[in-house]
Amino acid sequence: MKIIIGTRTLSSWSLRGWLAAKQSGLPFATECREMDTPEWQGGEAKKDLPSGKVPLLIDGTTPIWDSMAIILWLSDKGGHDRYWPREWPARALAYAMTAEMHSGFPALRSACPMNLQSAFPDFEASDAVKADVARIDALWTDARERFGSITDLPWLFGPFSAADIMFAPVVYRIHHYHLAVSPTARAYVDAMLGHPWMQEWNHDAHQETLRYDLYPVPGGVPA
Ligand SMILES: N[C@@H](CCC(=O)N[C@@H](CS)C(=O)NCC(=O)O)C(=O)O
Repeated sequence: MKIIIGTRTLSSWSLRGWLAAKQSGLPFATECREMDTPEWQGGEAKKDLPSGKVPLLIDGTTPIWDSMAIILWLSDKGGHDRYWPREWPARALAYAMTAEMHSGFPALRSACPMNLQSAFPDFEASDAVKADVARIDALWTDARERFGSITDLPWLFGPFSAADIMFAPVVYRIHHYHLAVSPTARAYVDAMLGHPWMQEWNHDAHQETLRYDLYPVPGGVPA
């Protein structure tokens, strides 16, 4: 298997796809397509991507694009239990919140683009961003209180799961944009920041050289 990702510093969807590949336990190669290049911006570097977007998983000769489809494919191949809680009530919440993250929270996503090399200590969240963060906080708190905290693991449902994968870039957004969250959500953010795969991704992101300010947000300082 090979996963094609975008610039690690910037590509939140790539982070999800890559974490999903890690979670499979299956061997895979990673190919990074830098997004702040004339080849990407001009379309040349996207020609072989079915949706024109990253991430793209290629399993043998089969392409699977879109982070959600990659999670579904890999949970079929690598084992459903690796991605989803076994108990029905937990599974229902995990499916719903993973799907809600995949399709929602446009205010947070557009106002706070993931940028692992920048922090925004003076960022002022709009009411729409605050509402998105409050909803995410409520989802995390519900998962942690009902399911995660009855284990000794810090993830949403106990064992690391697809829900953690789908929310991983939000963890970076909350951290880098200094967004206010509840103590339960902050503890989850801190646990995720310390996850070895998040640290590996973040380390590799910091090796990247950015040429253009693709998603400019004022007030950034080096992170
Ligand atoms: N729904 C897709 C979204 C993928 C996406 O939007 N990827 C961005 C990078 S994070 C992309 O490739 N955008 C195309 C571009 O930059 O031209 C998924 O879940 O994978």
